[in-house]
Amino acid sequence: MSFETISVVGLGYIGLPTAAMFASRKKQVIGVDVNQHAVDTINRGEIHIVEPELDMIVHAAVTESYLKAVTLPEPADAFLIAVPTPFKPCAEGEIPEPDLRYIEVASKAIALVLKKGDLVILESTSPVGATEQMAEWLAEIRPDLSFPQQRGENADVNVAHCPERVLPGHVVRELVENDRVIGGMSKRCSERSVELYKTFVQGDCVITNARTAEMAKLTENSCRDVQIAFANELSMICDKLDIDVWELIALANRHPRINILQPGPGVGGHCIAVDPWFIVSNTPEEAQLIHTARKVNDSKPEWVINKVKIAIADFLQANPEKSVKDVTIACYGLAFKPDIDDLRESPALEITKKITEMHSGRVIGVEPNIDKLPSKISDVELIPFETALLKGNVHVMLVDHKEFKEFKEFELSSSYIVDTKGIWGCDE
Ligand code: SAJ
Repeated sequence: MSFETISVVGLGYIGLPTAAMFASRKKQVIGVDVNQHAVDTINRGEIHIVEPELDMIVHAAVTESYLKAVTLPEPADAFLIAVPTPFKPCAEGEIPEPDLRYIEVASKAIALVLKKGDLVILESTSPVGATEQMAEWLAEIRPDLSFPQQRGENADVNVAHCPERVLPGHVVRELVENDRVIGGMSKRCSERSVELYKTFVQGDCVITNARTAEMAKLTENSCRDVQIAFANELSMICDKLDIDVWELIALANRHPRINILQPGPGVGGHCIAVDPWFIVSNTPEEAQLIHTARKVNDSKPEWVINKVKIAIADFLQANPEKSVKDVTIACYGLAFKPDIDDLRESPALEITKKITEMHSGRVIGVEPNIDKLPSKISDVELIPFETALLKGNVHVMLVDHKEFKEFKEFELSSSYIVDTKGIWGCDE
């Protein structure tokens, strides 16, 4: 049975582009989101998130009536759930537990409109076992239908996990080109999911089971987290040993089997800094390395702040007529990574906020990708790059945006620079 109507639940950074890709292949797509603002924006043919090329695709899909957004699920042949999976709040030092509340709400909502022959796919990054849990929630609400945990290949409704793996900023291209891991709860569940994704995916659709698919996604992001932690740890070691970490990494990477990533102010975003915890909370005894990597990356912002304190002290020592209140600190970059406007879970933002709290003088911030600062750091003055270079006494390079990298005439005294990205030719 082919899929004529496809419903995507959760119209965020993954759900909306996915919905738009199906619609661009002339499928009828019903997007579902609890956020009325998002629904209204999409129905006007506009988008509420920043992602290159997406606005044109959504505009065309809505204008040609292939895509509509609603707040309550409607019947469809396939449902893709792409809602957030954050972790539950916990005390400092405790291992965060995944919060499946949004998956529960979404699956219970679509359960009401399910019919025999439907396919339900969980795309949200999930701890191992979440897809089976979702199938239980569906079965609870719909005892009149059978699910794979009850009837295997003969189930009325098929269920699979297919994690999203696209890179923010390149979502449209990666949705089409990346390989997909398809973890069905039965062989038939997997085969039907492959048929669905082949609507627009040009990469390979590789079949496995649901638990392995869940773990594959967590493994990818944990691997990157561990590799970044290695680079961040090196940067702290090199600082102590008076070695330029950027030169060191460039040299080591000349070895044919070495590829060290780049240190930075810490790891941001809502994926790499979150997903490893799903493994650690599930298997705390075994996940020693993954746990340590999280702690190393999470400790980096505090280390950067200490370097800023040292730079302030050095500046005051060289300028004894000045007091702390006279020192202006300029922070360059607030996003969680280069050349995007996304400030969510950004270590650069966290560092800037903490500097504002600890420093009695002026703190100025430069972020070329946004016009207005979020209210939580409204104390920071957002100013143009060139002005910050002139006004700042201590310069804190936090994100290697292209505007900063292209700047070749940086002639300030290197004594008062904390460069977490190594682009202004000085050590951290
Ligand atoms: N970072 C470094 N040094 C590096 C590379 C990255 O400090 O050498 C930092 C970045 O500045 C940023 C953080 O790591 O703060 C994460 O950035 P990222 O570009 O590594 O990854 P994300 O979070 O934008 O997207 C990741 C991707 N996963 C992998 O590359 C394994 C993407 O493919 C996933 O789809 C996405 O997570 C997700 O949604 O899970």
